[in-house]
Amino acid sequence: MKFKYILEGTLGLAIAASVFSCKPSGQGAAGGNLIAGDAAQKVYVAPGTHDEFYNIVSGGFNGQVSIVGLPSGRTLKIIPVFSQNGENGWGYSEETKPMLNTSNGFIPWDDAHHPALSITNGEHDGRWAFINGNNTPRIARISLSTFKTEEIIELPNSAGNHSSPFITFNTEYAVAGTRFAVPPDNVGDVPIDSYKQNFKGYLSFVSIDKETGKMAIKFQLKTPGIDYDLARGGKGPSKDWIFFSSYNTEQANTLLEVNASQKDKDFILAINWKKAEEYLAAGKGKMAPGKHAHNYWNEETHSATSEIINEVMTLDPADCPDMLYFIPCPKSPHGCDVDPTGKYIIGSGKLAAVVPVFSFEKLQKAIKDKNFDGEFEGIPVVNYDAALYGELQKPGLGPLHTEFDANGNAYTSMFVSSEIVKWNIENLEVLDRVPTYYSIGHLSVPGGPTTKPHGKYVIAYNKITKDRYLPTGPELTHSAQLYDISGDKMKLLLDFPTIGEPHYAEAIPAALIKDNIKKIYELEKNGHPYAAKGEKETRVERKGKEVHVYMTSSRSHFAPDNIEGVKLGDVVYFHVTNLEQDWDVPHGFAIRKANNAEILVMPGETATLKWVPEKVGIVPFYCTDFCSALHQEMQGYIRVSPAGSNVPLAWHVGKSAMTQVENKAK
Ligand code: K7E
Ligand code: CUA
Repeated sequence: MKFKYILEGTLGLAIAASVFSCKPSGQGAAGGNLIAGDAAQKVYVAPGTHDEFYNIVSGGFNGQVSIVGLPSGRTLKIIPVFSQNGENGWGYSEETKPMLNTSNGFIPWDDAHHPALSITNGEHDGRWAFINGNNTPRIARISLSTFKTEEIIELPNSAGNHSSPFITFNTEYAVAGTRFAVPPDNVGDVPIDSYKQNFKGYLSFVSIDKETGKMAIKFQLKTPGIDYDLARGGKGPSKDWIFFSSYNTEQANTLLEVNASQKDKDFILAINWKKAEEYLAAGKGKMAPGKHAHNYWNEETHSATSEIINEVMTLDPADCPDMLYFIPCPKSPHGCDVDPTGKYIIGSGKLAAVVPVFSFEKLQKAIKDKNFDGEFEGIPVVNYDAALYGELQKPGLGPLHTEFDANGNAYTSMFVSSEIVKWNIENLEVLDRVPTYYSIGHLSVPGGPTTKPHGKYVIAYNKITKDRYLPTGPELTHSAQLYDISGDKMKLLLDFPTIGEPHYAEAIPAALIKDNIKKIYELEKNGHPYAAKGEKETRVERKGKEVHVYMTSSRSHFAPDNIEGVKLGDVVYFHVTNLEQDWDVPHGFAIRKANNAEILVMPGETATLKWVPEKVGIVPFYCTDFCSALHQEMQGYIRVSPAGSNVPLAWHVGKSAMTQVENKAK
């Protein structure tokens, strides 16, 4: 019955929403009320000039991150994270393969949803971006100096790493909750309907080193088996806390679309993580099984290492009172967002007819007064009204996510009524609404999740584009829309396509990043074990069946570029060091019919392509990146002789032909 009521309520609101989304007079076909010329001017970045913001956009099920300039919407780069990327050999080169290692071996794909930028005192500091791997629970850290994935850590006892990664006030932690409640990793064969006994919701607290950014799982919290969806760190008064939305507090294990929508309210879990640290220091934690990979990129050796760790520190709330509280939140909340002051926590119930705003101060008072409505699996449930600041009435349909500007306003995405609703947090009044095309998921205000929003724009990340772009077969592009929020009314400025399904994105002023960009790797500092730091160091060495080519590249030749003495049955490793010391002069390396991608080697870096010759003959290789006027001349040959042949190992470049024998004699 309740479900029916919701559907009816939904229908009523849908009609209201369609009235709202009727175009008022003067509204152009673009759906904004700017005339096209004004909008064009606001997003026009003249040739040769730069965008004002870097937008760090999740690639969704392509597993990557894209870098987009705002306001132009121009894509600047794809950063490979969880998925192999042939463009630059990520996950194909010997050095990068360990980055995709897991406790289950090499996994070359993931589904990424939420970039999170590092913050200091709640403000963007331009150091790192973090992002979740949803399917094989992982968190990656990307350097905003090299725009490269530097680290990936796996999360044990988790499944569906969705409420992840969310950052605490000074980037002490990236937190990650499990979307699917599951039995802990060491619990094997149990019936699915033993959900209530065996399934748990683990929340991971991944510490981040202040200097290096290095991650480690500091501890996991073992909480009841419900689905954690999203999270946000507290700020200001709430900075020691973090808040997770949850659904399926019904603990259903089948047909969740009905069975997980039974209760009027699910929960926001409020966690005092400082308290958790105190319990850890007091020895309340226990080591528990939790096999996970920790992959780390070393910029000196230009190589990754992967370490398998077998245990995690675990805190059981049963041993740690006053650390966790559930706050009832209407109808399967998705987003759980904390405003810039840290005073308000906003839950977005996908099926709710209101948007509840909780007061951190009232929450603290309710906790102090023990104003609880019982408990859920041992965790106190705070009385809804005791923690509630107020409800935003008739916000729209299907609220998902909320972001903020610097003027006390919130912007909530409405999936079902396909709009952004701007409202005032203090007086809970709807101020404006604009349609999105179509079915918005996340939205993002530059700096929206920080204490100091940069404002200016809100960007809608839509789930459906229908007729907005040229059609491209059965699947249409994913897309975002940029709205001006500098005035009272939001104004649509631009549609721009995205790579993969973006889910979330965070934009940051270019000024916080662009002067710290790494331009080259200094050759003298290259600590790769197979580096050749000049042509004099180039050589070919045989170790049994392995042939190691210490190769260099420079404009416009490889050294060596003629190699003989390789035999069928050998495994050849081309270790290519790019000798260039100028910005933006990578050289590529590819060899005919290699069942591998190219490698793309940055100035001063060494990268390795593994190649197993399969036929006797002459095989050409070449540089894949048009690096100079004589790029087409940047090529060479390797001779493959039959197994057992006695062609001596030899290598040449220009006149300086040299064999292993000659080299030894020298
Ligand atoms: Cu709303 Cu995965 Cu953040 Cu998509 S999630 S929209
Ligand atoms: Cu080097 Cu083209």
